[in-house]
Amino acid sequence: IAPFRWDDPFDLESQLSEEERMIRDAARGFAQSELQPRVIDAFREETDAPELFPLMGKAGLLGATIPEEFGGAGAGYVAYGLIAREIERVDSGYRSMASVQSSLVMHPINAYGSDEQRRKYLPGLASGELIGCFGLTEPDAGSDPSGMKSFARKDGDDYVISGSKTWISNAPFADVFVVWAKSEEHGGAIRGFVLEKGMAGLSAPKIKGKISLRASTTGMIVMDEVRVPASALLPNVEGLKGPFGCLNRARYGISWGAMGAAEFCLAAARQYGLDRHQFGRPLAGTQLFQKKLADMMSDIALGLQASLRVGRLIDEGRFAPDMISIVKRNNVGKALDIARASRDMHGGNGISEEYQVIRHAVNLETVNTYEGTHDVHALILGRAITGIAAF
Ligand code: TGC
Ligand code: FAD
Repeated sequence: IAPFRWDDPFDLESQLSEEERMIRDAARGFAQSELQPRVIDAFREETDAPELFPLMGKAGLLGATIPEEFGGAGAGYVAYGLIAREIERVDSGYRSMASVQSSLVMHPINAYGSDEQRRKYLPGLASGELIGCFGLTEPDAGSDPSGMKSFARKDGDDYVISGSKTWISNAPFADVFVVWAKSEEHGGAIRGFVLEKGMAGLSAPKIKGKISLRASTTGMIVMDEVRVPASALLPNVEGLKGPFGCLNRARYGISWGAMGAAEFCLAAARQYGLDRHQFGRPLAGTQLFQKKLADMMSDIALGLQASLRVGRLIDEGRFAPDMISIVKRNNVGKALDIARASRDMHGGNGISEEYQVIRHAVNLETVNTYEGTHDVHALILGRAITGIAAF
């Protein structure tokens, strides 16, 4: 009979390669030494932290799957997921900063960009000297991005882009803006453009007063007749499959990340239950407390195995986007339940910033909404099961 570990029930450790474990350990070291000490203040103060990007770049956490020739690590998607898990063990907002950079900015430039675009942007994005953002959502087009109004008209050799994007992670301090707009030249098809900070007509005001994901900066992108050269167009993709191809990667990473947040909440609840005595015994010695811990551990163990499986399939080139909907929806939903339970199990202390579980709970409210809401992923899966789109 093998030993059983509550913090690794299915022996995930032995399913990872040596390289994956090294990347995971480096990510954990960075997250615990650089991110954990600042997160409580950063969340309270709603601090902008662009200086974290070069630190993350130096630690190898940006663009892990991007080829080494462009500054990435040339690693696989399991390694990418393990990085997300370690960062989100500290805070979903920090994971957001990194996953936007890697999956939503570096991936489209690598997958859909010209060689010139790759050489121009990817090394700086990998090192964190450049910060990227991804503009898909608009005030009137969230779950249904096909309803976007942003528009690119052709004027000589240039494109002139107008429109507004909202709820855009990293936008207020971004250098590189991957934005999606309907292109006149392409019959109104959705195309990707790479814009740069400082272009005339481009601004990115911060959205203040979030009660969730406060350590991550969110803004709008306002494009008022922004003139860009033809070389700003991402040449190799047309239609919604462009942004969705990026979302597949980010959603998959989130499925790991949410488990990291959940693992923090389980460990915190367990320790609290062992330390805190009521009615003459530790809280952890009560049946209700143990049932909650058992549910948490089970959902985390199953969620991690599912993400590992999907990651292996991505690396083998055998994934379907619907698989990613299963793990994004399930793991984030379970993580949110776990964080709320952990908050409850901490009693009054559970609402204090010091114990950190309420921060995870309120962060996971955002994670449950962005990258396709919990219900939109149910509808994607409903369509896969029935063949009927019920959006
Ligand atoms: P639909 O008709 O289903 O598809 C249109 C075209 O796209 C293709 N496609 C995909 N391709 C690759 N991967 C996927 N996952 C794909 N899903 C669809 C599809 O094959 C088709 O291609 P073609 O060649 O036939 O044109 O599109 P629809 O308009 O009916 O879509 C419905 C729905 C619900 C699936 C979709 O709109 C959706 O996923 N909505 C959610 C929107 C969303 O996730 N937004 C995220 C914004 S970014 C963000 O939140 C970042 S937060 C980051 C952070 O801080 O961490
Ligand atoms: P809506 O689409 O209006 O949905 C509202 C509610 O209606 C939800 O419960 C939804 O599930 C439900 N609903 C919608 N359609 C249906 C339907 N057909 N049937 C049943 N129910 C339905 N976007 C980016 O492009 N880039 C970013 O970097 C980015 N970062 C973000 C950061 C934060 C902090 C947040 C909060 C959001 C971010 N987003 C980003 C936007 C995010 O992707 C959207 O908020 C999300 O896709 C949902 O869109 P919405 O907010 O317009 O909600």
